[in-house]
Amino acid sequence: MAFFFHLKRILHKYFLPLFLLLSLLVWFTAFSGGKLKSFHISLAPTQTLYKGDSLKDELNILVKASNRIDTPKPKEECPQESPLLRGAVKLTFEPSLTLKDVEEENKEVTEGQYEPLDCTSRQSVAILIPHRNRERHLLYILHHLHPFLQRQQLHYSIYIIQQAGDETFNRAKLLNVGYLEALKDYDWDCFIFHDVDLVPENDHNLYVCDEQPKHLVVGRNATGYKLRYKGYFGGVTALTKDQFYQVNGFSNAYWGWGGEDDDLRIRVELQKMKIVRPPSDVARYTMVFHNRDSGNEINKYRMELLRKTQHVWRKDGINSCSYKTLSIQRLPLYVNVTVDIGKP
Ligand code: UD2
Ligand code: MN
Repeated sequence: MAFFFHLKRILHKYFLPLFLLLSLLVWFTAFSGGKLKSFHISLAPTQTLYKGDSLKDELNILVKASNRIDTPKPKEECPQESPLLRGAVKLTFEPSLTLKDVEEENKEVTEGQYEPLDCTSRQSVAILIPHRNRERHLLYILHHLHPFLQRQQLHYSIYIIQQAGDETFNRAKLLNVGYLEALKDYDWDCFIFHDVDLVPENDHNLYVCDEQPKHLVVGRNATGYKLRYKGYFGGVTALTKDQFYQVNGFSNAYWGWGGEDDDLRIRVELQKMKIVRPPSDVARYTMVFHNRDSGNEINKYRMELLRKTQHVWRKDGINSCSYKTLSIQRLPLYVNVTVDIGKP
């Protein structure tokens, strides 16, 4: 009886501290085990923890692993002159060429866009091509331009701006649309306004922008590779985002063939900018043969419009370009913007 009495007293006296000690032990084992487990899950499979590694070691390994994932080695700027340039090349225009072939040749291009893998391009360039019913020319320009731009180590994208319907063609307005739409995708440094039928013959003709607006076509096959006239600004031009903005882009008022390129030159000159050109042995193009398209007849008002440019350029341009985007298709080799630009 006395034994039980003593036991009861001891239990009574030590029950609380004993209970607390046991709970603490259970809690500690459960907590530390759980935490370590969750660290192990997120560790890379190659990381092994040895017995005795402390929590601090584990954290260090984790930090090192995440650094490897988040911060790849920074790429250097691409060299001033790309080592991939080839100079003058003989161009071919195979009648049997298909879009599938061109896609096969350009596997590194995604949705019209490309970026060099091993260096950071000096400029990001949007190539804008106005288009309607020139499918064959489109195929040839894609075939030649993609490798050409890649040899120049550019970050670029090709936009084809399709005029919907059969109203009179308006090259300049389509190019304004291209500028506005491309800027919704990316903050491009430089814009190349490019005819679909002009293929550059020499990759030293760099598709980048300069301090001043640049005209890239000094000569082409059909005109004996001579500048057509002083002030000629047609075919392919390169303006920075800001230069184009400063001149309020192209006029929207030139429906049909001619005048819109001279209008842009007047805008550039009104801003006291000076047109620059690459050397004539480099700025050479082959124009794929074509007749005048139906729906792009000579614009008989073009001289009249050119006389008004200096008075109207402020309110006729990208700030007044109204259009309805019908579709934007991100195809493997280009972004296809189909647009209703209205009629004259
Ligand atoms: C010259 C200029 C061009 C432009 C034009 C007058 C050169 C090398 N080019 O080209 O830049 O100033 O005169 O507007 O000097 N297009 C179509 N479908 C059509 C009609 C035109 O896609 O139905 C596009 C296509 O991109 C074509 C461009 O508009 O290359 C210019 O039209 P063009 O080639 O008929 O005019 P062209 O060669 O006289
Ligand atoms: Mn042409």
